[in-house]
Amino acid sequence: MSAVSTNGAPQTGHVGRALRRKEDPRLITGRARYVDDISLPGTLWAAIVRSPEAHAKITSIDTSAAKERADVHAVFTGRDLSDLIGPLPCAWVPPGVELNNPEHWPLARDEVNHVGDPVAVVLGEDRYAVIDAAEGVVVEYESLPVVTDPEKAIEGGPFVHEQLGTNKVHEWSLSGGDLDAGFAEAEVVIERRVVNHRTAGAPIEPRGVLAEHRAGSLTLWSSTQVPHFVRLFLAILLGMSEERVRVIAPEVGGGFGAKLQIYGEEILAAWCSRKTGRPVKWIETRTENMAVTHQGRDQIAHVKMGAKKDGTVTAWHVKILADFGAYNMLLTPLIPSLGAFVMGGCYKIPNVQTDIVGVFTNKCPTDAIRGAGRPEATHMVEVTLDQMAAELGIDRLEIRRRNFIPKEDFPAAVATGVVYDSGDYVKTLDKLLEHVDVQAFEHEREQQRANGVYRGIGFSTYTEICGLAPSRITGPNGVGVQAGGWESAMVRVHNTGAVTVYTGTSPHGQGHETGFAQIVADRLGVDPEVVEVIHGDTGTGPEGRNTYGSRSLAVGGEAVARSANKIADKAKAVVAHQLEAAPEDIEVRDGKFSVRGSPDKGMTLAEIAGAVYINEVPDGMEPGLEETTLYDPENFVFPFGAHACVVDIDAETGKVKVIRYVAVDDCGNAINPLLIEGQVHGGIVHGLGQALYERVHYDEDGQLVTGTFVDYGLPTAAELPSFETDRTVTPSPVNSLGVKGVGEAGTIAASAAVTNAVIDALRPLGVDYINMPLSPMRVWEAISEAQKGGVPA
Ligand code: MCN
Repeated sequence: MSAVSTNGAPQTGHVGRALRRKEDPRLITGRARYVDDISLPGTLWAAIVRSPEAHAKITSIDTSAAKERADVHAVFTGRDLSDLIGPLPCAWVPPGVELNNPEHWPLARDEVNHVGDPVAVVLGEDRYAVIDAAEGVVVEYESLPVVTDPEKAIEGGPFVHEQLGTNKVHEWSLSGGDLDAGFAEAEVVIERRVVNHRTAGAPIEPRGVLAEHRAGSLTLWSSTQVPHFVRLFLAILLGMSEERVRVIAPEVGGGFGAKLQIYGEEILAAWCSRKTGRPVKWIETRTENMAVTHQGRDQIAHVKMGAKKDGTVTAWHVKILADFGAYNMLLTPLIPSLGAFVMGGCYKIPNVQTDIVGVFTNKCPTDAIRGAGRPEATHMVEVTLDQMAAELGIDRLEIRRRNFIPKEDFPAAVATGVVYDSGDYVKTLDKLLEHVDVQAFEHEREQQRANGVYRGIGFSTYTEICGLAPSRITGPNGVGVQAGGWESAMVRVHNTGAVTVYTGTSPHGQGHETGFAQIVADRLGVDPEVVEVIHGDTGTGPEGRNTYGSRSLAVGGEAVARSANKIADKAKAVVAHQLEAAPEDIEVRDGKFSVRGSPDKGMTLAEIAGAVYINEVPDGMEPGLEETTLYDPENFVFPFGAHACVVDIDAETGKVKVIRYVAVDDCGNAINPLLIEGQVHGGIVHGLGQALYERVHYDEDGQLVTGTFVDYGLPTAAELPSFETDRTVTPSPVNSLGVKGVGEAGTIAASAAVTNAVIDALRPLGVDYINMPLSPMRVWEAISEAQKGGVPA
């Protein structure tokens, strides 16, 4: 346990300590409760009949064989769900933007638009028998032409939704400064086509739903990141009062953005339970997860950067074609826009413009996957800056330093219209270079060359926008219609002095139970062990806004801190009343609320609770010790960092091996360095995995080629080096904790560091640019092309 706080001061409290996670014992001993561990008497199992076609009209559905089976209770098709109040939601309606948003129902009605589109549901008594029975549902399709290539789709037909007469979803732009003037000023202009391919969230636990409609009320357990949003839309779509709908996200075995969704299966299970009067359970198979759980990225960008000869970037223009797959889901069209706000990265670029076009294809829809738009933006700016450095013959780190927003400028209003709350980019880069000796690297590189291996190093200096909340900014930009972006926390001190925290965020691996307990423990003079953190249940605690956009700590954690502060203030008043002292003289010290200067004179939280619950409180004060906060910050928070990656490439096979990965991140004050390290590790794997291994691939007929973990290259520990991590601490001025998010930071930084390293390694072979995924085949092809003097891939 560390005795030094994150800012070097002596460690007195629990915040800042690398406490092991409170939740881990139950997780690693198999005692945690996931949706599939919950059984209700009389449950019907659901199996979903899905389309094998990427695009087709449904001409008939014959359910008779399935219905005849003794073990089948019911079979429903899209038409049976005609009493749903509306289709699945898309919650981004930006003012002034025309959005093509075709209806998307939990079961397809007339047409299927991607492989796996649901067509019918079979309910029965036995988990496995329903799967057999589903195979007995005969669906006749009339195949329609398929389009999977977004660049072809945007050119014209065939159309995914014929009635629209276009595959274009929308156009959206964000610009600041004067792009033309910026390019006029530039002495060098470079352009690249940057491909950010499609990936899957691939959580360990696939999705699962258990719905029980009973006596007019609905309880739904779902493996979701957003139980409060699921409740809202269940109520809307089923025409129920929210008060009669309870959604519980029990243990969630990873989400990575893929469970930030209102899925058809959630609505379907609830509808089926209401219809049959029985609990209904659906557990996704891995194959379904790969085919129908929303995917992410899938952007092709044409980027153009202008700079002066000294490397000063004068203009940065990005045109993104974003492949949304077959439908808009909850936030689909918003995702590329999230990247646009930080398109200028951590650089002082006066003229920045991002133009986005969304396009439908006959593929699974895309939406948020860890980083959601920001990894793509970072990849573009970081890779292009390296290209610019090469063009100008300037060192890659030097060009970064010349363009960094100086620390004196913070809070810094940037061209994209947002205000970066805090930053010290030189500090993180300098710290990175304490770990990475670039000169020594050059020596190693030569040695490796002598062995026939091409070694390269790549850097990524990033910033991101997170702590997604400020309703006053997100609302007018069309995000969170009917929602708002604050977060809630209720802290309750029980009669015994035990503490329960109800948070509106709901973790799926981040360790909130530990970090939030540390925050409260310090404020109330108790051990984190006696602070229970309750989450993911709309039936307990106040209304919440859940987990995405690395918001839990900066928004939810701040709400927890504020509620705990309110309790501490009340406790101080009670102690002052009991001990005949002034409230200002009461301090929390060594597990007690004691009188300053008289440490023996004090009360423990248990003693204070004893007093408040028998109403021994000052006149006019309510009994009890329970406080709620709904916190809506004034601004986002902008974590940043500097990452370096070293790779070796075998030019004969094109195989890339990551030798070293070093990350220095700055997420402000650390609540728990161990949690941060875990998040950074996981985040890096995500970005590195995309760069080198992971790719969702559809063939021209819209068939998913990467439908299992045999074909989808999820990296394992065997492929990865041991990560080296460090931090700098630049507190955020936005919240009292001084914290910024970290849940996506690693992912946002990593793919650019890896790609830049691969390009660096390949330069002696004549390859000066390459797009992900950096598979052996693609790297080998790029080398072959370059050797032939052709244009690299
Ligand atoms: N933390 C801290 N000090 C800081 C910053 C964060 O101790 N200065 C801790 C927090 O207390 C929290 C964790 O780090 O325990 C992450 O906090 P935060 O950055 O606020 O992010 P969220 O909790 O909101 O998590 C969301 C983010 C996202 S958007 C995805 S996607 C994601 C992720 O985090 N998916 C994950 N991390 C994941 N981790 C796991 N194991 N599984 C996923 O599915």
